[in-house]
This record gives sequence, structure tokens and C-alpha cells, in this order.
Amino acid sequence: MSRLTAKAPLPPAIAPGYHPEDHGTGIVHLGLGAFHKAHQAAYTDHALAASGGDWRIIGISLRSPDPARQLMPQDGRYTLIERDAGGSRARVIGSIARALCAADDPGAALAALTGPACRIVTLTVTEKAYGLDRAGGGLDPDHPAVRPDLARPEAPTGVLGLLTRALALRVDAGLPPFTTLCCDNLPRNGALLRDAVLDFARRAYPALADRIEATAAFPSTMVDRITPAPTEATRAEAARLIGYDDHAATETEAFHQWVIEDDFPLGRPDWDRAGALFVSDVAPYETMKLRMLNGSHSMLAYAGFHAGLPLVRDVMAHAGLAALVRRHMAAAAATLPALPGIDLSAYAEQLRVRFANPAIAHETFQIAMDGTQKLPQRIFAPALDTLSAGGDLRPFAFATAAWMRHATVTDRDCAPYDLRDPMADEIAKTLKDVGTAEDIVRTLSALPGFMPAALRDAPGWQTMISGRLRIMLTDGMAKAIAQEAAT
Ligand code: CS2
Repeated sequence: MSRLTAKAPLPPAIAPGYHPEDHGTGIVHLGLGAFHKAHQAAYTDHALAASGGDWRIIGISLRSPDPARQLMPQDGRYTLIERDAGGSRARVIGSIARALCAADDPGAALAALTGPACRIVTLTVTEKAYGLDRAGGGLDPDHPAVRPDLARPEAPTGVLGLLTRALALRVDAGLPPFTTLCCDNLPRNGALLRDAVLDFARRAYPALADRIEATAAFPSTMVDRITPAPTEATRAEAARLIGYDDHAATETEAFHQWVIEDDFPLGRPDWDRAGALFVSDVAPYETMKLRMLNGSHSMLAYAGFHAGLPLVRDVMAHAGLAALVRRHMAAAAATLPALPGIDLSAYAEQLRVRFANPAIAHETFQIAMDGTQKLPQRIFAPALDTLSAGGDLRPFAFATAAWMRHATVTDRDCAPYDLRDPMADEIAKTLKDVGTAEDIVRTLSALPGFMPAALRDAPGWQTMISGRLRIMLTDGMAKAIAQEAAT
């Protein structure tokens, strides 16, 4: 079977609805993974078909050479497969013009970011990659992606170092700064990234920092599309659906959502033609998604993985855990202000249908990754609001206990696994001489920058967690779920 390329004849229903090579580039994306291919690149593809423009994407992976190796022999083309109970639909996406790996070619990455064509930089690099100081604001100067770049700002390898160097070089050369659009699941993601970039600029480029601050835009955004890691089955299905071998095939659900703060001084693609919603304040949408979708995702990932449920859809078929998912969504919804046009119980119901999608194999272990980076906005922030309102903290205590059980890395009720978390070494060290559930809760709650003090020290909170953790550690997760669901 021949390989998918720009020259491969495709039926119109599958081919991009425009001639990709007629359009120049306008976007540089950092973090060229499956999520970008299923989300921003797909929206851009639609927007190019609907209203054109020089908005194709230069996709950059920070470390892995694989995305460029897969995409470049295919002229950037790849198949996006949408899967649900009704079947699979394939479309070839043409919005990626070029792909490269920053670690292999740092000069090319910087050249893409400083080129006059670059008007927008989008990012999906995961929460942990930025090197943010989440508790104090700005950057964390000791973060492994930040420290070397502060020492040698002229040869950046981390996200903040690259972005800030590119902005500084542009401003210095009289080029307008690009608009930076952080698409990771962080609260107030634009503002967080702006503070960190400006912090980096003040340390590394003090003479240019004020000009960057005055001219660079960092809109916030909420992105949503459930996208499992692609497998050999994804590639096989793409071959069946399009008739070509595609090494970059990506699968996703049919649902997609994008809410964007409309602040693009140098223009933007007509992403609204693809369904994006432009608003003046993204925060209520972001909070809703982080607390209801991502919060219940994290809870079910830890509980599911340790109850022998490898996929999210298995969790939704488990009566006890599905009831806890429902309870968690309701508890998260109770912390949210009313949003005009949004019915939170309908949103919760739609989330449950999406989680149960029989055609998507989304691994609980994949979602369980990086808990220390996710729990603050997904679990602790709504728990704090619930505490102030005098509400029921049990759903959040259960989710926290399930993460702590995962962090102990004991494999009595599951296969051996690694804790994939940037704080894994620190966690292993602090738990070394700790035995009881109470001690584990006290130790993990005190991890630096993790749990807000007002929650950590709230009367009864740690006891609520340790009671649940004790059952998880002694009787197993299945028993803990049954008991929790019965309360
Ligand atoms: C998930 C998200 O892996 C995770 O932590 O909660 O990636 C989730 O699938 C997406 O945010 C959905 O848009």
C-alpha cells in the first residue's frame, strides 16, 4: 500500500476542502502530539477550507523526533478518524505545512518563531513542561526546563526560554510579537503563561521586557476533545478508510469544543467557521471543564486503574464507579456560577455519554499521569470553594485518596506500574519511612506547592482522606468504591 502524501488522489469527502500548498504558514505550534492533530490543526483545516488565508501550521515537538519523521514524508498530511457508536469517519487534514523537532534542530525552531510569517504560537506541551510557579505566580527558576535556559538564554531548549527568546528577538528587530495561545488544561492559561514569560524576560532580557509586556497578547482558551494515544489499530483503520498507509494517523471522538478569548492583534484564522466560540472571558468555561470533565476524569482514572478497569468506558460500565462519577460531577457543578446558555446537568450527562463512548479506548493509566500538576485545578480548587460554602467535601476527599493510593506505587491490587509524575522521586523519598494512612496523607498534603494551606489545614479534611485511603490500601480499591458508592 502506498504512503499518504500530497499527491495521493483522494475522494472529495476525505480530501482537504482546499489546496493546502496554496496557503502560507501563519501559526507555529509547540507540542506536536495527538491532541494538537485532533483539535487545533483540525479547526485550522476547517477554517482554511471555509475562508482561506495564510494560516498553515509549522508543528514543533520539543523532544521527540517521531512526529516530524511521521509527517514530513507525508507532506504534513494525516488522517483524522472520528469514532463513536455509529462508526468511524476519516478525513485527511492538510493544515500542517512542516514538522520539526526542536531538540534535533533548535535553530530551525527559533527561525520558525522569529520568522515574519509567524503571527500566532499555539501550545499543547502538558502542564508540567512550562516550569510555572503555580503557588507564587511567574516562573519556577529551579524547574529543569527553566534553569538551564536562564543560565544560557541564547540557546533555549525549554518552552519559556524558546518563547521569550523569540519574542525578545522579534521586538528587538522591530517585528510585531506573535499572539501566544496556551492550549493546556490550566486555569487562566493565557494569564499564567504571560506572567511566566514576562518573569523570564525581566531576568534574561531586562531591556526588552517592557516592550514585550506592552505589545504581546496571551489570550486564554478552553480546549476539549477526548483523544487517546494512537495505536497500531489506528493506523490499520486509517489504511482501511483512506486506502493509503498513514504513519501519523490520529483517532478522536466526534465531539469537539473550543472557547477562545478574542485578542489576536495580528489576526487569526476563522476558527469560528469550524465551531469555535469567541468570548471576552473564557474563565467560566475553563473552570467548568477543568472541574467537571477533568476533575471527574482524574478521580475515575485513579479509582478505575486500581479497580482493574483499564479504560474509561469500562469505568462507565461499572455501576459503583459510574455512580461516583455522577456524584463527582454534581459536586463540581455546585461550585460553578451560572453560565448563560449552559445547563450544567445537561453538560454532565453529555460528559457521561462521551466517557462511555464504546469506540474510544481511553486508558485510565494515561489520564493518571502527572497528578501533582493536575489535582490543584481539578480537585483542590473546587474543594476549597465547597469548603467556603459549607458543602460536602467527600467527593473531593475520595478523589484525593485515590490519587494518594496511586502515589504509593504499591501493586497489591493491580499490575506493577511506574508513577509517571514530575514529582515521582520526591514522592518516593518522602513516603519511604511512612506507614499509616494518616502519615501518608500528612506527608503528601505537604508536598511543596501542591495542596493549598487553607484546604490542607481545614478541620476534618485530612481525616476524611485517610479513612478512605486506609480502605483502599488494606481492602483494595474495589471495596473502597463499593463503600463510597453506598454512602
Ligand atoms: C485528561 C484530558 O489526560 C487527562 O488528564 O483529563 O487529557 C482530557 O481527555 C482532555 O482535557 C479532554 O479535552
